[in-house]
Amino acid sequence: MNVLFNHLPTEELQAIDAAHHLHPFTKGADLNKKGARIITRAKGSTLTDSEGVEILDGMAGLWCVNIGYGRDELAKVAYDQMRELPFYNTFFQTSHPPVIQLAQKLSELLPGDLNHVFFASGGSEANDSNIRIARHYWAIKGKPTKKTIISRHNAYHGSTMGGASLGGMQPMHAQGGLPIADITHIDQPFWWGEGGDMSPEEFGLACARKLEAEIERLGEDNVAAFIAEPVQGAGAVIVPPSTYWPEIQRICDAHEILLIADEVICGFGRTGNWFGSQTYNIRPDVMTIAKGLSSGYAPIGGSAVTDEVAAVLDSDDFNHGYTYSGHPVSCAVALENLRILEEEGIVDTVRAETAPYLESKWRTLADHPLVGEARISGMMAAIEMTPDKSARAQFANPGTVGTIMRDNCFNDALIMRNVRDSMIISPPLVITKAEIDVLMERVVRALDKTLATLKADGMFKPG
Ligand code: PXG
Repeated sequence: MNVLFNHLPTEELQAIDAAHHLHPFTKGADLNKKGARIITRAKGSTLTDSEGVEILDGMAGLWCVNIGYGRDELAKVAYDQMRELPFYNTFFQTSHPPVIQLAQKLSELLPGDLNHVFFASGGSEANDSNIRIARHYWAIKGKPTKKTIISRHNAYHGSTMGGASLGGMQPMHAQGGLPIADITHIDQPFWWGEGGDMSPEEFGLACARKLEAEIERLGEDNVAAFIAEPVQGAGAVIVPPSTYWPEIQRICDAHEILLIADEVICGFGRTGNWFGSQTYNIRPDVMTIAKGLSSGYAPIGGSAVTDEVAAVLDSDDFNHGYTYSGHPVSCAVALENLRILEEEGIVDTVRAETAPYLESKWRTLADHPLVGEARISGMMAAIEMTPDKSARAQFANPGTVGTIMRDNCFNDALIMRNVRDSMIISPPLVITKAEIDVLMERVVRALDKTLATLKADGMFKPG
């Protein structure tokens, strides 16, 4: 069977999908009625659907296809590795060349002395590992009460029991009795939505100091770690005020807790440096990696830890691991992806050229009557749609306007996601300036169309 040509007509694919496929984060009954959008192939930053329509992918798949679609080199190494050694485990005193090389390559690329990696199949698993790592680390050090992990409201750390518990997504907690024990959440540094009368800088400090207050409330003897994304991604690209990370780092240094940077989205070039920790001057003890590690071509994630954390973990058995920890095919694909990112200078081009270009255009969106704020960090950006800019007001029934805008984008061949009524992008890092121009034209057109609809429906009344 040649998978490339195994296309049934769209309606048939949709009907079979509706009959047998349960989708993530979806109300199946609604989707099954209208039918899923079927994507059949992709190249560079462009997707093609089952009707042959070409769509600009403003989300790099799911924040992951950093090197863009259609790189044959990755297919080739996957093929070669499958023939050579399609699987072997890394349990029971064994290893294999791809996982060895990838661990070494990552130790070169990762900042500071994050020189050791525990592998997983994705970001959620890696964050589950991080819970185990942080608690086990303190237990080995004779401090078994240090178990609680502090996270933030509206954080996203995955969808497993551990990942979703670390995350601060209320609708996820509401299903299945989450969060699990010994995980707490403090406020996020979302100035536009929650900063009130404070300046962004004052608000950044105030949010960071909530970490210190939470450590004091729980008792330092009970706290294992603080986990955070350098820039919250799924929470709607929440770029923290400049004062936030320095203060968080000070607090982590002053207290005996581990700092876990979840770089599943920020890692591998997204913020214009290899890691968000470099962009925001963060010195994590543990870093979660996934997505851009393989540009999504094969599932892989991991927990990178410092020399000190590794030395402690290595001193005892660690009763934890996944069948696919260090899967040889995923490791080979990740290595090839890293080679391309490095040799083609993709991160440098983002930092020096395409991200500044996108930023200069993106910031102008704040002049649109519907846009309250336009924020950006490297190749991830958001706009807040508002009925009243000066009041930083939010629409009633959050998500209604976002959905209208998302559909307008999609109907104009642009994938741009909504979170509530904010719109977010995270395009492939290889997006060109010409494609950025197209993206911007489509965003503005969709904003104009959305505004016209809101005015016609009486939902937009400029004050
Ligand atoms: N941490 C962060 C920061 C993430 O963004 C995960 C962990 C979990 O990774 P896995 O590989 O287990 O999915 C993520 C994933 C969205 C969306 O709609 C975002 C993610 C996943 C699915 C949807 O923005 N991020």
